[in-house]
Parts: sequence; structure tokens; C-alpha cells
Amino acid sequence: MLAACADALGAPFEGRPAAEPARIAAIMNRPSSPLRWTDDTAQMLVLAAHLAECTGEIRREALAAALARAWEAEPGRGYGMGAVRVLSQVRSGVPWQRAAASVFGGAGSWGNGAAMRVAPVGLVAGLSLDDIARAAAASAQVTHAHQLGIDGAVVQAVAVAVAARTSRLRRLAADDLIAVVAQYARTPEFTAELRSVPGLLEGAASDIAARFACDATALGSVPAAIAVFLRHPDEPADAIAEAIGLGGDTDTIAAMTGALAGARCGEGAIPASWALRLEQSMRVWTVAGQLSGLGQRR
Ligand code: R7I
Ligand code: MG
Ligand code: MG
Repeated sequence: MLAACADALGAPFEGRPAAEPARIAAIMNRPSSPLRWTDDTAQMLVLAAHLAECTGEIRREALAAALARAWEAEPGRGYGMGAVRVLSQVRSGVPWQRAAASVFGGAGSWGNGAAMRVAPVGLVAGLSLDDIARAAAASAQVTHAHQLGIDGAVVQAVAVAVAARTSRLRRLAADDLIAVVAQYARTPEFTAELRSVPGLLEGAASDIAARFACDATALGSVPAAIAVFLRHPDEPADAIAEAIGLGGDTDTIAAMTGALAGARCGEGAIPASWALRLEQSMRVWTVAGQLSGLGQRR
């Protein structure tokens, strides 16, 4: 829910240089304008519903088909160009393995699309972190064949799980979270970016914007989202405002930061005005409820 709100709050700033804090605050605090979410939330809803249906497992063929149907139903949600090429092929019957491997010169996508939708995997109760990493990789592979795109999803899912499973009564130990999460990255590039995060937690937010590309690549955005969350682990609105303020891929970095904040702080942390402004909020609540009910069913 926080991730969906953050996606919608960040969307007006996507692809632009960093906005003034006052402009971001104006959108966050505006009482009645609707919050319209983008492909990030559209895909997260598909993945959450898939997990609920498959009792916490990923069945790649079915997931690929469901993502492709959602894209076809609402192609105007702002999908990445690689995602459109993969999902349109899947929709016309091409196996996901072939479709995902066909883009970007045959290397597969290293975009952040698999990471931006993966949070529900990290919220499945009763799975070990190893299981979560495996399920996150499987959920990523249906669209993102490049290992950097897969690493983004694995790292974000494990970070969400750690955030959800650490007591709120204790300060979140940033170094510990990074150490755990970094073990699951397979590429040295991802490990190096994650290792730089603890050094960015005390300085200015602009240091994060300078350190990471903050673009639609997994490597340029996932470590930035984790860094912003770790700077404000108990203040979701501050974290989301800072994520949007980085500029670049604002809807997606905000959505990933929002997912981490929601995992730690719970649904009660969502400002009532955001929940009221969010489009299809009942649908989002329902899917979130199904996901939390999974723990009991498993
Ligand atoms: O990963 P994906 O679904 O994109 C998600 C982004 C988010 O910001 C959403 O809000 C939405 O706006 O899109 O879609 P892809 O098109 O696979 O990847 C996103 C971008 O990453 C691409 O448009 C490219 O700019 C970049 N990219 C690559 N560039 C060069 N070479 C991804 N893979 C490559 C690559 O191999
Ligand atoms: Mg988007
Ligand atoms: Mg985006």
C-alpha cells in the first residue's frame, strides 16, 4: 500500500531532474487530488495476486502470462520499452524464456522492473531468506534475463524481508541489513554498490543522487532506494519525499523505498489522506490482505 502511494506520488516527477522539496511536499500534502499509480504497482498487484493463488510459490509460466495480460489491459501505465517488447511477445504466444532473452541485443534487460514489483515476495511469511531469494529470482526471470536485473529483484526482496522481520522496538541496524542483503547478490557490481550504502547514511541526500545513477536500471536504483530507506527507517513520509527528491526514476525509487518502509512500519503507517486519494485503493488493500493471510495458510 505504501509502495503504491509512493509510486503514484513519484510519478509526476519521473525522468526529470531533481525537483524542489516544496513541489514534492505540495503533491504529498494536497488533500484531494487523486493518486494514480503506474506500471510499478500494476505489476506488483499481479505478483501479489499470483503469490496468493499459488500459496507463496512462483510458477513462471503463469506469472509471465498474468503480467502480459495486465500490460495488454492497460498499456498506458508507463511500462519500460524492454518490458513492452517482452510482454507483447509473451501475449502472442512466445515462451517467456525466449521473449525475456530477446531484448537489448540478446543480453536481456537490466532494468529495475523486476525489482520494483518484487516486494510481495519478501512479505511471504514462513519462507527462509534463501527461499525468498530463489522466489525473487524466479519472479524476475520472466521479464529480466540479465543477471543485474535479477540481482535487483533478489536484493530488494531480501531487504523487504529483513525490514519486515526486524523488531520495530529496536533501531534498525543498517550495516547488518546491508551485510545480509549483499550475500544474495550474484554480480560484483551489485555487491560493490551495496557496500557503499552505509557510508551514505549520515551525509546529504544529494550524496546519494551523486553516487547512484537513479535511473531505470536495477543497479542505478535499488541501492539508492535502500539507502534512502535506511536514512529514515521509521519515517515513511520523509523517506518517500527524499526518494522522489533524488530525481530520475522517481516513481520506482519511491515505490521501492515505500515498500521497505511499509515492511518495517506496517500498514498503519500510511497517512490516511494518501489511502483515500489512491486509485483502486480497495483492490490494493484486498491484495495486501490476501498476502498477509498467506502466512496462516502456508
Ligand atoms: O525494467 P523495466 O520494466 O523498467 C521499469 C521502468 C520503471 O522506471 C517504470 O516506472 C517504467 O518507467 O520503466 O523495463 P526495461 O525497458 O526492460 O528497462 C528499463 C530501462 O533500463 C530501459 O528502458 C533502458 O533504458 C534500461 N536498460 C538497458 N539499457 C541498455 N542495455 C535495461 N536493460 C538495458 C540494456 O541491456
Ligand atoms: Mg512506473
Ligand atoms: Mg519508474
